[in-house]
Amino acid sequence: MKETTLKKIEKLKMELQNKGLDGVLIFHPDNRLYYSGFSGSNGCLLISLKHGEIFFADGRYYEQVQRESPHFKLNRLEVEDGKNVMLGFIRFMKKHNFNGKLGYEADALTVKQYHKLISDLPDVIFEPADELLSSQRIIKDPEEVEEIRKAVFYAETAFKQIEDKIKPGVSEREIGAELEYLMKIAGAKSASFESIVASGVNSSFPHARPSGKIIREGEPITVDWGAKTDKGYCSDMTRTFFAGKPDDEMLEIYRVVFKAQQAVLDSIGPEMTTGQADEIARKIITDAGYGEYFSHGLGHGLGIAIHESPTVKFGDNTVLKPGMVVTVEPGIYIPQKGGVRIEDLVLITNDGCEILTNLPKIAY
Ligand SMILES: [Mn+2]
Repeated sequence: MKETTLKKIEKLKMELQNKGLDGVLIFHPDNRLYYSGFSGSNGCLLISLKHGEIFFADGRYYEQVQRESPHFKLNRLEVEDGKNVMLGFIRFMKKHNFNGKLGYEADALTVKQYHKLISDLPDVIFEPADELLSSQRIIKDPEEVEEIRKAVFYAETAFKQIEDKIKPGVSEREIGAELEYLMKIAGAKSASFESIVASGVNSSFPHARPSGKIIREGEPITVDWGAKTDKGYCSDMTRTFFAGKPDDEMLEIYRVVFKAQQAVLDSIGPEMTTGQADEIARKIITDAGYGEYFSHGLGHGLGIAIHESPTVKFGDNTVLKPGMVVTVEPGIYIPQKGGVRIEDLVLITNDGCEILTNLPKIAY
């Protein structure tokens, strides 16, 4: 991953220059992983036009930084700093009389950390760089797409092994636990998020947690799961099934969601805005009379984070570009009754999309 990581840093530096920034301070674990390849849990990065790439680490991670992030210069904390890597960063900035403009992640720093920064470094102008950083991650390079494919493979391999188990008499939690275990056995580092297994009335909560509830005859079961690779890339997909014969209304809802999702998969592509993609599904669901029950956006970007740019939602003007990877996941959720969601992962290509998830969907 080394060469592509260097390219990412070069691209970031060009953008820093365009925005009149002298560097950026990175604390967020996802951004840290993206630029450094570091898989540990503490440390911050300075990527600056003048001083290059510096990794501020505490003593638990010196060797790991040297091994995983050889393109960064390791800056070791003083013993009295404990694990507070920000102290190392502040010391470095003072030593070099850094007085330029520095980007920081408003989304990742605590209020306390931010106050410490601005009071200890009064000569530095701090500017939020969250959008700059997330826009850098929005287009996936071929290596990242390969990682996402691997994550899909782990998730689907696991699912195929438990598919037959999703039936009356089994608890949601049992299915969730087995899915996560089997994804690891298939090669995943972990699940990319806590799997959702929601049956019966629980399926009307779009983000239900698996409970001890036992699946009963005729109920809808929504399973939303994904895997994470060793390099940190995610997959995400959802299928809704029926345990036996569903009632007519749930069947009708399933067919509407299925049709809405298929319509998006058939037409999503470059130059379409994410709002237009959402509108394709929303129109079908609204025309069927269920508009108010499609209570979330159509989808989201995915990469190192399970949710990242672009957000695919109603009214959004972000233009889809080749190399973006987004989910397509319309749903209808009827309170006290149940819900249906179907989700696939797509790579936007030059002439449309490639669907990265392969598990068949049942056309009830
Ligand atoms: Mn999703």
